[in-house]
Amino acid sequence: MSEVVTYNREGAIGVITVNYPPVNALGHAVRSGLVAALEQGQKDADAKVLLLVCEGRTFIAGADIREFGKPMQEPSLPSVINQYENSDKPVVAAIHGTALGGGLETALGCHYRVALSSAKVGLPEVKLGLLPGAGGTQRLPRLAGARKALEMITSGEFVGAKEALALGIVDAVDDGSDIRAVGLAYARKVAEEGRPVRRVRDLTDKLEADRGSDVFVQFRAGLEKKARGLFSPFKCVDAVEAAFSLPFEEGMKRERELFMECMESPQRGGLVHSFFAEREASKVKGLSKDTPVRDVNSVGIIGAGTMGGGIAMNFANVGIPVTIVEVKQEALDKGLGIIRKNYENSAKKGRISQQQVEERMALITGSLTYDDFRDVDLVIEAVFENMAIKKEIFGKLDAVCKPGAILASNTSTLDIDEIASATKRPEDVVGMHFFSPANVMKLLENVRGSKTSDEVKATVMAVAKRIKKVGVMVGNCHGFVGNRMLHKRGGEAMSLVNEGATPQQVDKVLTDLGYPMGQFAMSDLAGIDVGYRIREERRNAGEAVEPSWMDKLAEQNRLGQKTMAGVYRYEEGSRAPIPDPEVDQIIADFRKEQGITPREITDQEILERCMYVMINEGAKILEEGIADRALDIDVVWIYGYGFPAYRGGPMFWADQIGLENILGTVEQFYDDLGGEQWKPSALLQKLVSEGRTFGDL
Ligand code: T1G
Repeated sequence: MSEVVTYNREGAIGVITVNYPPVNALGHAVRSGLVAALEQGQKDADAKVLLLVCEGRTFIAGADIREFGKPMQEPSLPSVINQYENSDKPVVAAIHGTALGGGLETALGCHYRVALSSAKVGLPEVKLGLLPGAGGTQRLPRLAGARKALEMITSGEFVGAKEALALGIVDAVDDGSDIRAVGLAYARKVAEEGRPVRRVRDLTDKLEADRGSDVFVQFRAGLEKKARGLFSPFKCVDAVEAAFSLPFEEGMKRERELFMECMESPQRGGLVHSFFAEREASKVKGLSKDTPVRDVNSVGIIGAGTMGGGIAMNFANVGIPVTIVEVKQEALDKGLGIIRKNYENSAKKGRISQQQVEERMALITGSLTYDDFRDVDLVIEAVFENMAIKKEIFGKLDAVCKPGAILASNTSTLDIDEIASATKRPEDVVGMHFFSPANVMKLLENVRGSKTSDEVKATVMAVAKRIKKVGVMVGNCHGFVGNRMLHKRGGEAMSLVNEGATPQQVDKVLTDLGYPMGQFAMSDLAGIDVGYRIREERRNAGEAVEPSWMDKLAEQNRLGQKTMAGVYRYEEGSRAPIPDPEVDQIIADFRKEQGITPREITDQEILERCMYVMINEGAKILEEGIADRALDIDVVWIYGYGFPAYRGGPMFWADQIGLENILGTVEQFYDDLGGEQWKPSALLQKLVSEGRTFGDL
């Protein structure tokens, strides 16, 4: 008998129980255990109805992703599910937690499904670069119809039990909490009512209703925009369409063919890496699981500007009261007004109710005095980037905040240790770097100072999870991980334009790679004046700062989207960047001034210079221990800077290209272009000499 799947009988019900923590994934042991238990149930003459139920926190959450790419061991999941469907005794699936992917497909292979009202179901394979490969694309449309099946399968989003009942995906929903008891009660009802086996494969009314519909054309058109660059969403549509054009068995064959195409696509590797990297990043190296975490039940924020307001919303969204302190009432009113507007926009879009708008606004209090921070558990400073001002603020916080309060800075570049030196409790000081818009962007780059305590590190990582952010812990250096690498990419992008490329050529290479936005369109969004002010401050401090054609833009008040003109120009009501010949002229004049003769630059050179400079810097960041693992860097770039998850992140992408190729090109650029940014990383050289990858670290 299998360790992970057991069979026992309770009265007339044969109970098949899966117990394979953490999420009862359909690894080989579970698949073979399911078959053995089914056979036992078939042979058990006293068992009239069979019940499939899971121990632990959830029903089966899918195939075992860790087995992907490894040789497939029999029985395959489709054959397991076919055996359940072909059972001549009714099989009931009892769902709690999340029935996902192969887990939902297994339940769809059973004859009846009952779920707790707290349960969710979904086919999220598309998020892993795949499609449901065990009958989901053939059985789900037979229950839910074409449109809903396409929505669920191309988005990968979960649906709640009540909606699943309305769609016919489950047959009953129960408000109870004991899934075994709920399952047994439902199975007994099936037995008492003598209900027959009911195979989803045989259901055709939903197929008839949608056969020949143009819903497939509509979905493909919609995906052109929504799933730009992605492979598997389009295969999902092909597979579901097969359910409406082919008999069941042939539809299953077509699904398998399309599934294998996705399995072989490099995007699957990138998305599976992103899945696990996101989860691994939450486990900070050297921080044991039992490091105490402090309570965070109240938060203070300094600054009601764009960042402060967005950060406050994250905490109010999960029910944590926030006090925002500003210097002037006017600034406070403006900040609170923008928060309310953002919430009301979400209510207009139906994402939250008006009551939730009021509940969340009620959790956010404005103030003009630091005294209101004396009892808070965590304070986050979100004022503009000036060290002197930040140190003054932390000195004040040190004086007013209670012992044990965590003092955090949302700085995106400045030295956490220097900020902490303004307090007598540097062990309680940490960086919490949110990304704009802070209530939307998933990444929270937590920055440890040299004195930050383990407890504070563990607490801010727990806070990240609680406010539904993807938290990463990185070390303290200028620009931390994300901005430090972005700065290098920005430098190469500027040089490429100085040497002859156009801003739109550079941006197209980056958007073709899969970024949502190019380097220069991003500068226009952030504001050309931001970089200009920093360069001017450095020049006024006597630093030698290279001249830049961007300075000319700022001096002509071309500040980007906010002035409808920057590197690109913008039309009223649109954020689409339009190339502007005036800028081409500014760049041409700048080159003349600098004595630069422009040259033809290929897209490949742009790609290599913009991406390999980042990878070389990423390797230096790993060398210095600013990032503990290459996957931390990948997660920062995927969730903070829009690097396409289907490429797995810049370091994973580098491993796919081959570090030998990367190093060869970096060394060539070092010879040709010079500059610290192209000095090959020692770690990169070491890995190449040892034939290893970033993934091996
Ligand atoms: N396989 C292996 N490990 C898994 C797993 C899976 N399917 N799902 C989760 N884990 C691990 C995860 O790595 C973590 O491990 C722990 O479980 C807890 O996860 C043929 C081919 C279920 C909603 O895509 O969405 O079926 O870090 O931290 O926030 O059609 O995990 O503790 O060592 O995420 O409570 C389709 C993926 C597979 C679901 C729980 N299924 N999982 O979220 O915990 S493809 C999925 C999730 C498929 C068939 C195809 C979430 C969750 P560790 P967690 P959580």
